Amino acid sequence: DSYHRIHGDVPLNKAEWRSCCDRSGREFTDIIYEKAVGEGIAKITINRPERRNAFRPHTVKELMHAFDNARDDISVGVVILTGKGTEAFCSGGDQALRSSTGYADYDSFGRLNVLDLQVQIRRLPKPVLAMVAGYAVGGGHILHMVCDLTIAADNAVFGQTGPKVGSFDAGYGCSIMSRLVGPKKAREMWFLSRFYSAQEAEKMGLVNMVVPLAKLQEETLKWCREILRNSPTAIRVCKAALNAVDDGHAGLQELAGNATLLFYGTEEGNEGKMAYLQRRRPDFSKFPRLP
Ligand code: S0N
Repeated sequence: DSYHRIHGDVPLNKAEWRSCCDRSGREFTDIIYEKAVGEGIAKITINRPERRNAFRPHTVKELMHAFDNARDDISVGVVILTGKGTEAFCSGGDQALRSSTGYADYDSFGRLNVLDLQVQIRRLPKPVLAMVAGYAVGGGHILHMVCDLTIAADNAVFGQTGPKVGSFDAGYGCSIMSRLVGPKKAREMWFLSRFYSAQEAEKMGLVNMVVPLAKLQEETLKWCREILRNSPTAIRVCKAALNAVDDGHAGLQELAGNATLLFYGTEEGNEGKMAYLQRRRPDFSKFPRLP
């Protein structure tokens, strides 16, 4: 905090947000995508407050575009996922669009593309923070669970609704929840489909911190800025490592990809490439076989 004060940059409690368009320069319809000027923070807001920020397939497509952009933008170090307004972070899949083949909007067939979004958030090599005000329920609850950290307002409400509305997420929705809150509590959350207050969620290990609603963005920005002061590579590798066991071969691949990335930057790695390009035998003799 004192660093920012001394350097006289952005005020601690706010950021200057610049809004971003989709790949073709069109405005997003179901989300708002912004970046904090000069800060390395991207913010993605689900913008369907009249539906308690329920997502339809189109919403998910837009979310995936924004997350893709945040991943590829090397000036971005952390991503905030949130919902428009104070009533809801996200209320899950739009039940009015649920068909016998998934959720259908502009296409004649249904999709469950939120599952791809969950994987995308897990694999994104930058921390994703869920900033939750109001309801995070159903598929919206799973979205906050797959984020790396959750900062909740004191009006936040968490829970699964699937067994009440005839659905379930037997993927991350069950496995990650069990990791977060333990197997017994996860069974309670799914079998009884109760709602839990922010304070209860904090006690269960579902969220990192609960703050008054008015302080939600300020506190989330504080966490983002604190993360941004640290080594991006250390954070990247830690995220992959923290997910590796649960994500199986895909998790190992993500972690191993970081090893390859770092190896490419070494003289030893470069020697192999140069030898190939110069049509000579590589000379690895000078590289130590470290203990
Ligand atoms: C969020 C709740 C508790 C809010 O209650 P509140 O404040 O009393 O507001 P309401 O009057 O109920 O709502 C305001 C308006 O918003 C609409 N609305 C709210 N949520 C949804 C929604 N999910 N879909 C469509 N519309 C929604 C209301 O209808 C209302 O509209 P108007 O004013 O026109 O009447 C409360 O709203 C609530 O309980 N909502 C439903 C929560 C829910 O059951 N969500 C779905 C759970 N399932 C999933 O999310 C599945 C996710 C998924 O894609 C998936 C993934 C993997 C595997 C399977 C699936 C799968 O499909 O199951």
